[in-house]
Amino acid sequence: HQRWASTTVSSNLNSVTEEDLAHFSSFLAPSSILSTLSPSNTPADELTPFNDDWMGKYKGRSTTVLKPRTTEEVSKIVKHCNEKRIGIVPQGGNTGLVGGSVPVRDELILSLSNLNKVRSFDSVSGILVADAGCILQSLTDYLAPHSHIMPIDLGAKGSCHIGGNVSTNAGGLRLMRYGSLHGAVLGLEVVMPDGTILNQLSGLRKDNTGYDLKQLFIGAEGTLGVVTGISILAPVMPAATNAVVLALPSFDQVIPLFKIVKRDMGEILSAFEYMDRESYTLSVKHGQGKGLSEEEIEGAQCFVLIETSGGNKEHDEEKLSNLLEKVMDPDAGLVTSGVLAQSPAQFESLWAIREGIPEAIGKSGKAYKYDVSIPASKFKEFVDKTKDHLLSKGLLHENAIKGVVGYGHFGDGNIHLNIVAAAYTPEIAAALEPFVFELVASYNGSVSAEHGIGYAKTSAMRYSKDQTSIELMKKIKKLFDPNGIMNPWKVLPQ
Ligand code: FAD
Ligand code: 2HG
Ligand code: ZN
Repeated sequence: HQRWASTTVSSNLNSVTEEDLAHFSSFLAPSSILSTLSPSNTPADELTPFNDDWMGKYKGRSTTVLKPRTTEEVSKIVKHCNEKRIGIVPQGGNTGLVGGSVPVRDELILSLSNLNKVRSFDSVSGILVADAGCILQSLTDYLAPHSHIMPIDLGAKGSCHIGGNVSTNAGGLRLMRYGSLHGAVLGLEVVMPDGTILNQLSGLRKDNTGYDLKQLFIGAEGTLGVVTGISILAPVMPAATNAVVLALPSFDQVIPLFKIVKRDMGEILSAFEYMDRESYTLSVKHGQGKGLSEEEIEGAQCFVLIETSGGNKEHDEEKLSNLLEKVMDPDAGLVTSGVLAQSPAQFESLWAIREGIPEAIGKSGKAYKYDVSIPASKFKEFVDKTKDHLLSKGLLHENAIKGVVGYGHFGDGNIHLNIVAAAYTPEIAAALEPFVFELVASYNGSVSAEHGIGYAKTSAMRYSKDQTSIELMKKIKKLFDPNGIMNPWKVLPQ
């Protein structure tokens, strides 16, 4: 495990003291405070789920987790921390994949999990206003009886918060259809680093009155303030959805297939996800979902999951079956086999193969994750070049690197390269970086497509942003958070 004690970071920030705890106790319910300090004396292992990240790669050493129940309580906590120069890590579901959601040292963890109420929903406009700590799946469940859906969906939906999604500007599985959160989020309520509450919870589709400040907090990863409320546009639930998984003889067929699917499916196409053979096999092996039979996948080099969401069941099914007839034609040479969901359960099961890949990787070893934007035509080359490089370093064997896999949001030009290792080691890290970042830069890509920068990628930001942009970001940070208390050592290069 990476130990923060060995990092060289230094700052003027202070640790939480018993006096601070006494102050927090004056306005928070006892159940909102977890602290190893006296008088709380919470056992340290109760703080572990807040200090350790999802990958088991980043470990903080915070003594104190606060779980406020109102925006006003958040404001009081932040105001005190600003006065006492105590670092704060805002935390949602702690499913972030770049080490941004846990402390670097012993910063206070501000968990939004008790701020979890839907504030309002307007079924005419489709505008949902919710607390930041609402779990994504619970919002989807809330909207279902109103025949609406969330504009975002991702594998971590059962744990991640909408506030975390907004703060990472998460992309996910529906971005191709519903666009990014920069478009779907209509307004935010934010507690600024001095404790001031910024109320921009607009319920308006259109509002061109000055600078669009909310955009700065979308993807700020908790470095500019604490998001406490979100106003978001929920799309109408599609009347019919379908999913199909296709096995392809080689990567060369993905682009021609994608072009046909985009043209023939038109407005009903809602996802086009890519899985290389290794990632598909790993997911099925770990029981994430049921796909094609062993026989059917023989000779397949990669897989795609296509989802349609439309307004007319018969019309959509007809479109999809015409498509399948066309692409499955042996003369076309595009697809070796495929499976079309025949029931809601099978629909879920096909999606589980794709969504379950990160979990399957987690069960197989320690993952080095690279979430990059590159031209979709380069997906395989990117993975192969990394594999070759690791092979040349003598690291491709069971005791070091067990697998190199690529999968992701093909329709968005976003691939997830995962290197599955037996353990996190400096040798593997040195072989991967800056190699992977330079490769991404050679494609004019982005070193973070959707997971953010967090703690893991701060030094890599320069591969995708010029110095002028980085300097401007630093000025914005200084303006919003002059004392540097908000999620210190994250996002901006030191
Ligand atoms: P956390 O992990 O708790 O926090 C993430 C960052 O946001 C941290 O920097 C934190 O300080 C900050 N933050 C959290 N809440 C707030 C707040 N209220 N105010 C200010 N700052 C805050 N990401 C994608 O983009 N697409 C995917 O498809 C995707 N799939 C995933 C699948 C799995 C299985 C997992 C584990 C992760 C996946 N992710 C994906 C990563 C993604 O970043 C998160 O799942 C999600 O957006 C983070 O939400 P969270 O509530 O867990 O935030
Ligand atoms: C996904 O698309 C997520 O499954 C996670 O963004 C990707 O773990 C990863 O690398
Ligand atoms: Zn993703």
